[in-house]
Amino acid sequence: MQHRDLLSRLGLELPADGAGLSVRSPIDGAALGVAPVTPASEIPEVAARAQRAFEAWRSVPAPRRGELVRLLGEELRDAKEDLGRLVTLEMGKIFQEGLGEVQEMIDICDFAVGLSRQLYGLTIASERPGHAMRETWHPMGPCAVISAFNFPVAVWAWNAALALVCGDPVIWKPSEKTPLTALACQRIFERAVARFGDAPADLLQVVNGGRDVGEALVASPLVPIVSATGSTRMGREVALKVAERFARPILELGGNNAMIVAPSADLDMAVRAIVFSAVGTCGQRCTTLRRLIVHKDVRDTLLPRLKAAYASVPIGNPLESGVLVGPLNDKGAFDGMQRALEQAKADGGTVTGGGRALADQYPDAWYVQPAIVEMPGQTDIVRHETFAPILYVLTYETLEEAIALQNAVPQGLSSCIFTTDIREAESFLSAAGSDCGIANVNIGPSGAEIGGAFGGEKETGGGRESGSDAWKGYMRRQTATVNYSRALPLAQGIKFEI
Ligand code: UN1
Repeated sequence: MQHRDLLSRLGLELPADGAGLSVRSPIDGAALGVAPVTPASEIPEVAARAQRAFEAWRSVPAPRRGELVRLLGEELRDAKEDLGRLVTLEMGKIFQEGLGEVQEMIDICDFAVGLSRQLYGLTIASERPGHAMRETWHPMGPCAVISAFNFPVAVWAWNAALALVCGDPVIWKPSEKTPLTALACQRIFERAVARFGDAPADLLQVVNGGRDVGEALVASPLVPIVSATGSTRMGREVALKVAERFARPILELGGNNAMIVAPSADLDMAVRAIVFSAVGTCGQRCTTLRRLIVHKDVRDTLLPRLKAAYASVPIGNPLESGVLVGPLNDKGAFDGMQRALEQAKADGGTVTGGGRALADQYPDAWYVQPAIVEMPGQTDIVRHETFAPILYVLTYETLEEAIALQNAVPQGLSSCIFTTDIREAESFLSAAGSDCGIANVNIGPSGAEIGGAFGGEKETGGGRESGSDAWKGYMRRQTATVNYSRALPLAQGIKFEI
């Protein structure tokens, strides 16, 4: 019943049963409530409302749009504890990480507020006398955000905070597994809108539902930007549909992130970084560390220490302090993990851990011992992203070999090297080094700050969200040439006299 109080503090009075998405907590399988769904047939009307909002919002000065996002950041600060707890309850990550996720939302709001006064274009030197050229960034239109269960609110905020200051209304299709946190965000957003005063209606619409709702959104001609986070399989479908109508995709798909541990690495730091990035969020971040590429000279020192750390990592109810690993999201995730471990064994791998945990205490939830799998080579299963805490261990002799292994997977999200040798560090970051969108030195592959552009190459989808100039993905670029002379010279010196 305690969760009822939490939900009502967040403005969610939901039926306990009936039609809709019925949500169960991955912590213990307890029912949390039923979220209303938007039928796919209503998406054209949703998109038309977003278009009407766009027609008003695009003419509001960007710094004023930033004021709405500033208020959203304030409301999120007030709601941080409650929303962080709901993230834990609905998704299953530990409370510290639930709070971290809300902090990530606050951070991107702050970033976007500053950005609202810095949507800078360019002035360009014209080759013609008496001419001025410039490049301006204009609002683009409604932005669809399709988000995944593992970061149920932060990834929405990365997109929404930027889209809103860029002048674009947002239509949010959350994961079917996490509709409640999305509804809570909508309430929080509504409070910011009420304080703002004169915002157009429908700047944010949440559409809960299944695959058909996402498909209708992706197909909508009124939605020029589709930002989707999730599996490569889903992203491929979205990419094709979006390309068909020449809309703009922002895709953040699978990762298969590696760490190279070089002979000069600080192993104390490496162990801590490995444990956080491989078992944190129970291996369910797109940035989770999945492959450890260790130099042969440090392998025998590192592995026993790592196994000892794994053996003592507290697994349990993610709401309890001290617990570091919560449950997997559902039985499907557990089954997928077991299948991957079986395949790894069949490929010659040696598995430590990986079994079900706490089944007596939580028969309707899916806790696991994180797994370390020593592999004879980078087989197909290692090249595949399994969304669970499985760390494959490979060995190398030369840095070239390590970088080649790190790059020889279909995904290209995040990567890192632990080394104190500047030659190795810079080689890893060079054009011939890591092929990922994110490359770190002496930091694990997960836990990026919002100030940098987030995303990756190859099957990760190529999109960039969050910081740096990712905002350009939410605006259209216009090149304007103004002739303030009394002549009409043509570019390239072409003569065309009439
Ligand atoms: C994701 O898993 O989809 O870098 C996002 C990180 C977080 C974001 C992860 N800041 O691990």
